[in-house]
Amino acid sequence: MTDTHASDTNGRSTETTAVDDRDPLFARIPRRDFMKAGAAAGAMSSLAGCTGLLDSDDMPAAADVDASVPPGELDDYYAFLSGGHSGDIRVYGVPSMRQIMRIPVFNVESARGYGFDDETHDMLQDAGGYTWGDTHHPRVSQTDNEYDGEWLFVNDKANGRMARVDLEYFETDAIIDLPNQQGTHGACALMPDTRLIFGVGELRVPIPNDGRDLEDPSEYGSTLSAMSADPFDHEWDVRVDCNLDNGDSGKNGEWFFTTSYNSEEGVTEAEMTAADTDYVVAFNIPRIEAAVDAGEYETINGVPVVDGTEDSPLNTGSEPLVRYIDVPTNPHGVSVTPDGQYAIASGKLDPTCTIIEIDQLTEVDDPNDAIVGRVNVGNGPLHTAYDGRGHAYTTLFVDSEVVKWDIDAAVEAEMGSADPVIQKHEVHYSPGHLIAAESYTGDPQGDWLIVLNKLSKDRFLPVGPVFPENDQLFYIGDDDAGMELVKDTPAYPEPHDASIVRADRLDPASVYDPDDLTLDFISTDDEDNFIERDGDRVHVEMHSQRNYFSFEDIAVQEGDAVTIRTTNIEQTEDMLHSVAIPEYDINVKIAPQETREVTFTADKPGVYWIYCAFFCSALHLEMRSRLLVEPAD
Ligand code: K7E
Ligand code: CUA
Ligand code: CA
Repeated sequence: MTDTHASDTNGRSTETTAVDDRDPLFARIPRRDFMKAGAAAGAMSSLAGCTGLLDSDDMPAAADVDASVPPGELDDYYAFLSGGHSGDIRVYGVPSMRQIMRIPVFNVESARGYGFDDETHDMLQDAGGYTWGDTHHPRVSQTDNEYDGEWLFVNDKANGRMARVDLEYFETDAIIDLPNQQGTHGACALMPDTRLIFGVGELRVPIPNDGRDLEDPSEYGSTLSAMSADPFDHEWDVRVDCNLDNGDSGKNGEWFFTTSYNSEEGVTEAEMTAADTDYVVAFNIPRIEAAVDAGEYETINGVPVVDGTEDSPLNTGSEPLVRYIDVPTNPHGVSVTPDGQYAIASGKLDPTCTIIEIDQLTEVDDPNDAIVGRVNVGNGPLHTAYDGRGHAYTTLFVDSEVVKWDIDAAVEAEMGSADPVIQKHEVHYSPGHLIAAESYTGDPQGDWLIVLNKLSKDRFLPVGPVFPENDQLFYIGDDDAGMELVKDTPAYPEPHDASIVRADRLDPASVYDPDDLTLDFISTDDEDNFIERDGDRVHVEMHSQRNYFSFEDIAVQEGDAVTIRTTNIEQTEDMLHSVAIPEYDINVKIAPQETREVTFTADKPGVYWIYCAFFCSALHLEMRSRLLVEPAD
């Protein structure tokens, strides 16, 4: 195993590198945590490149897995991968791992006209006007703990926002700027029915963050923010003192779980890793809603904020709103098993995953009594996914492995035992999330698993100092054969989490339904097509189809405020046009039956050829109009 990691900074050397030189995180893992978990022997042997009987080499040969999707055939699944600091969502087919589409969310994207037409431009402006976002956790809506294919929700870690993507049109249709939250990290809906959407605040700040308490971190806090799905509205926040990291929902609408790696309320790395334990924070949603209904909140930035801190009077009675469960220092991922029985938190700086029995949380006085298992999986466990057959799969960032283990066996085993581990398989390299098909639902499909690796090193042709990430597809459908690595997929920086959804659960539109759009459809009738002037405002209504725009010329005066509204009147699917205006920085896409408008100031005199940027026919190049901007005197 050591050899597979060996690389110089160019990723091309085969020289052996010791694991603790390679990874600063490893050096940070306190030795005592291995000892505490009774894991020293296991951890050391895996570092030496030997996982003994658990090594994948010792598993029976996997049956030949056919992951090919020949030309003309379609994939079985959609995978929605976050684009990280690219700000978008990537849509892949599984098992081909072909990238089918990208959905811009927090970024401006010219090929889809996103951020160019008035509606999407205004949506981005109203959401803060930032030019980027950092998407991590794309979660698809569910009904009765099954994907319903309606919405996808995703966070913006950069600017404290949540977005909704309409899966009929594969486009972002709403963004909420969360005023009391910085670093919206975890994102997840309340299951079983997507009744609420949660944004999980990672970066502790003063609340409100208006200049107060700059130098007093003990006054900082973070929030869990709840939104309704449709309409997409911010409903309430719960304030906590610690930070919050990843999140996942229970399956029956009662509990929502997050991890916290900064129970210390520190601001430096040393402070944030000082304590032996941090938290899984369990939010009781019906109790929080009852507190909101009873008016037990403070309104901050227009949002009801419920006090969920440890000392809150709302947490002292027999029905606490928020329960703080101690887990080993600096945990990361938390995910709920498909049957809704357990929340499993990955240790990150501790080589274990902690298993919390969810129903116990309403029974026990001490929430730590709800911990029913702790399995030693290896170094740097970050995230856990499920196959629906009682197995968990956990990524090991430090060991560059994915580990398959048995959930029931882990509940029965001694705390800190490695016995429930079934198999370890190397990955390339340093995995973050992993996701199995429909793992976040009540009924995972159990065939495909994607491991999202942060480093690709030597796996692809070199492309300079910015490396792609590496998303690796595994087949996990054969428990006798074990996990089988099927393919490497380079990814533009950088996916974090993903959701894999059976293709038949979605029903995307192939042309727009004009009734779904806010602007009126413009027909070919002459009276529906016009150029109208009102003072220095010029309004153009036109349509497009192969191979023309309604007007050959649009003449305006320098300084005019010009609005051009265009309908693509094509009925034929895949027949897109756009209104591209050179040197005015405009490219508005119009798909069949879509109407969009763009407003700009005609501040540059001259001739500007309005053209269509989609190659739509043999006369595509001739599909043009002139914008004539007459100079002011
Ligand atoms: Cu681990 Cu943002 Cu879910 Cu990245 S997070 S990996
Ligand atoms: Cu329309 Cu090219
Ligand atoms: Ca900590």
